[in-house]
Amino acid sequence: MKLYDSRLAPNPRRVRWFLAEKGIEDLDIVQVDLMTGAHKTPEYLAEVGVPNVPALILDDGTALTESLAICRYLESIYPEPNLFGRGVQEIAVIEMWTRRAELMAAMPLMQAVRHAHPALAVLETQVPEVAANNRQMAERSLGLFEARLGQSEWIGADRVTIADGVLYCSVEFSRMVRFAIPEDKPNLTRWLAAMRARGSAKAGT
Ligand SMILES: N[C@@H](CCC(=O)N[C@@H](CS)C(=O)NCC(=O)O)C(=O)O
Repeated sequence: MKLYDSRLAPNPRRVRWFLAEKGIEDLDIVQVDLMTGAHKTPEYLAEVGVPNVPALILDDGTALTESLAICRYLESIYPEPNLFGRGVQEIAVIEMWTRRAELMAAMPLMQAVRHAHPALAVLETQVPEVAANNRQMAERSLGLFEARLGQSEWIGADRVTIADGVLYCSVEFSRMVRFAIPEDKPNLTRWLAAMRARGSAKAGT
């Protein structure tokens, strides 16, 4: 299997975080330079199908081009430690929080960075209002995760799961525009410190 990765981008970071949590080290990892358009070459598009990273190319040539689909696939091959849940209820709860982390935090934070950071102007026609609106959406969403983390040590279950990884990678990426967990969110602050203390935190840098 071959993984197309890009060190600075947030969605590939999810997969790197996941690999680190699992201790998976036997993938062939190829770096793709988004800034020079390496993901838009005819060769890349012919193999991967879309101008995006991450992409996991399976041994039969199938391209998985969604970070969470890649993680799910790898979970079935490397089941331990479990990051997607066991049993119908736990799987559903983790899925719920993963979707919330993706739609309510990761997506707006990515847009906030993409439309504001000067280095990303090469990838996007930047609109300051889009950045500001998405930043506000993400800020509002933090209340939901703060409340959850007041009841549970981790986002998705009683242990680290993919839901934590999705939220964590987006919060770290948003540092590019100086987004930070506000001081009035002690549970998120505690959780972020715990995530940063894990070995998988190094997989982002
Ligand atoms: N839904 C996809 C999103 C992939 C995505 O948007 N990747 C970004 C990097 S984080 C990308 O390849 N951007 C290239 C571009 O904007 O030209 C996933 O989670 O894998």
